[in-house]
Amino acid sequence: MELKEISLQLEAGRAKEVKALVQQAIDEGFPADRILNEGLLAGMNAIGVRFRNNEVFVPEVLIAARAMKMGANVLKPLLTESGVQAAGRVCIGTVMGDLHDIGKNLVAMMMEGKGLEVIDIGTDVPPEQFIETAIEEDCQIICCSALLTTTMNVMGDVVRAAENAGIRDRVKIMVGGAPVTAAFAAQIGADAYTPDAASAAEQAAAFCREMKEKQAV
Ligand code: B1M
Repeated sequence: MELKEISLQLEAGRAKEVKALVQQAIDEGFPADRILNEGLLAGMNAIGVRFRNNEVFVPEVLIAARAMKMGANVLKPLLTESGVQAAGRVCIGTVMGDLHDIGKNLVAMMMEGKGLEVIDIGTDVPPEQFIETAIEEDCQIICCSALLTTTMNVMGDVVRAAENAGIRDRVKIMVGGAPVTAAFAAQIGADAYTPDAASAAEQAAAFCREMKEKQAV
């Protein structure tokens, strides 16, 4: 099979076919990251371009998003396969005003794959809820996702809320999502920007290691 078949079925919103093709690709020995990037994400990007050009509308995008989720669920055991002991705790959410959750869910999956415990607080999350969860669940890292240029500024509010709550020196704040950049992350005082789910998981694991080493000294 060719991985392009997955992206074409995803674009057409055919969830059952996407699920079956992802399973077929796994059975044929394609690596999980290629199935994700060349199959699922390629399809999602293509629908994004058609959405921007007004060739498809919200219902079609939602149907494609459902197909993406079903495909990603088949891949999940491979993305999270690790057997590593919990290396730290992360709370993750999509910021207030923003309902996009596909990227966040992938980041959460990859972090679990690195042995991190992930507390997913969903979408449309107000800054205070990130802080309350981090305190209550004793998280070392807060991860914020935003897909809209109109909501990415809420990430700055999360940084300020952490400062106001007096926890800024004991939590790392990581940000990401399509409109976010390293320059933006620096501007709002976040600790890290990562462009994709794999690098977010690497960075989170590195932060947890650093924080453990500091505590040990
Ligand atoms: Co929306 N939408 N959408 N949408 N949507 C975009 C983002 C848009 C770029 C489409 C476009 O115009 N081309 C555009 C934003 C424009 C802008 O702000 N400049 C847009 C718009 C305008 C809107 C609405 C306003 C449309 C409307 O109603 N008129 C509306 C807003 C609703 C709201 O949130 N309040 C809306 C709604 C929707 C749907 C509900 C229909 C659906 C979301 C379904 C869902 O998520 N459950 C949807 C979708 C699916 C998209 C596109 C097509 C795809 C997004 C996606 O899932 N990508 C998107 C166009 C596009 O991005 N090509 C678009 C796949 C996903 C895996 O990638 O989320 O970028 P991404 O995640 C990546 C990285 O960014 C990174 O890792 C992930 C994997 O590697 N990452 C992180 C993400 N979060 C991270 C956090 C980290 C680290 C890395 O923390 C450390």
